[in-house]
Amino acid sequence: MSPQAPSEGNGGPVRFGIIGTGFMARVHAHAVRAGGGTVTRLAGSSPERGKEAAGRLHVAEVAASVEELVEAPDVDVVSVCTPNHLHGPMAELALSAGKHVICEKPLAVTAPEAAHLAGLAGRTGRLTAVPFVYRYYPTVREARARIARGDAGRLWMLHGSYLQDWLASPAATDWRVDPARGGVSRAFGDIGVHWCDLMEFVTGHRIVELTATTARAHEARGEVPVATEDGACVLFRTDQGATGSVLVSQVSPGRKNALTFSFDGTEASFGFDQERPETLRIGGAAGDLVVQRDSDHLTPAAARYAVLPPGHPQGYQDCFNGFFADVIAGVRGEDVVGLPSFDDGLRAARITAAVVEAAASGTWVRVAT
Ligand code: SOE
Repeated sequence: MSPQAPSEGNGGPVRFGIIGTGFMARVHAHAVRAGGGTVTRLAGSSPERGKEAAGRLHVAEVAASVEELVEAPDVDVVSVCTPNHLHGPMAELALSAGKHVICEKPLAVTAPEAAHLAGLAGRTGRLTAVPFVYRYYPTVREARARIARGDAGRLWMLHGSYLQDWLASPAATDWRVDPARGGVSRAFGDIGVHWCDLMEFVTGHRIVELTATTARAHEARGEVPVATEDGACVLFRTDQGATGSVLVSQVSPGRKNALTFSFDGTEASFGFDQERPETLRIGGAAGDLVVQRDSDHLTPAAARYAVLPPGHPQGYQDCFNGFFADVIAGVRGEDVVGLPSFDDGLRAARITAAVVEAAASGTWVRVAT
């Protein structure tokens, strides 16, 4: 396959081809348009599924195959929204065809495969991104900016959780539960990585070693035995001498998408709740400050992502919209801060591998660098 130069410099909208037909394909399609791009093509696992999704998502052209989509001259950026085991192969096809690539997380189901893709991305020089989209809440950027300027003092205790309940019923299942399609780590690989990405992004700390236990609430789903974890408890240490923990679960009834953190420093603690993302709590010994998402009072790094007036709530889709707007800016050659790349996808794969190893061995494990 010969690399072709995407025509993103032609002055028209940046053109996206989406591979996939599910929840993420829908979120990506909305976000492309909100960011000023256009979706020219879509490919599904079969022509029929592709046609149905193209109609639902208002995409004019259905690609007959993934190969046709990645080679199409009217596609500048390929967005991979398939089940996990196909992420690596699809991202590689798209990079080899000379396209910029957004690949849903996990970048790949093993760390060596993720390393291969990150290496390929570096060699092609194309823009690559993995949607660790919780970085795009203005309040998250505000926490990052204030921590960077020293408001927390010395961060020493970093803790939180990511809890969901969509797998609470023993009858609930989907492809993520199957290790052949979802990967050997399920709860941690699916959502624990978001928490770790956010922690490292906001604090600037890196996890150097960790230990973990994993558990299952249900040994079978329907009649099918389950091999992947419903939850994990991870203890870690960072390169800057902090310690911390994260709890991850997909069987916590009533918790829908409860990603929370508290990053505690000697001067202040920074608290965030993904289900109430319009505020950031800055805890102080003499009282707390609740920072509203109001661009008049945010640092410029955070105000960039505040697109609605305060009091008009922004949410999950807005994070994707901000992420895609930055992808489009990056494709056009602008510098954007904090766009999660394939290197960040590799980082997540290495942390996941360490969690799996630690849970199996019961020891502390160093995270590969
Ligand atoms: C399901 O657990 C899921 O859609 C994850 O796959 C996403 O990464 C997370 O953002 C929301 O929950």
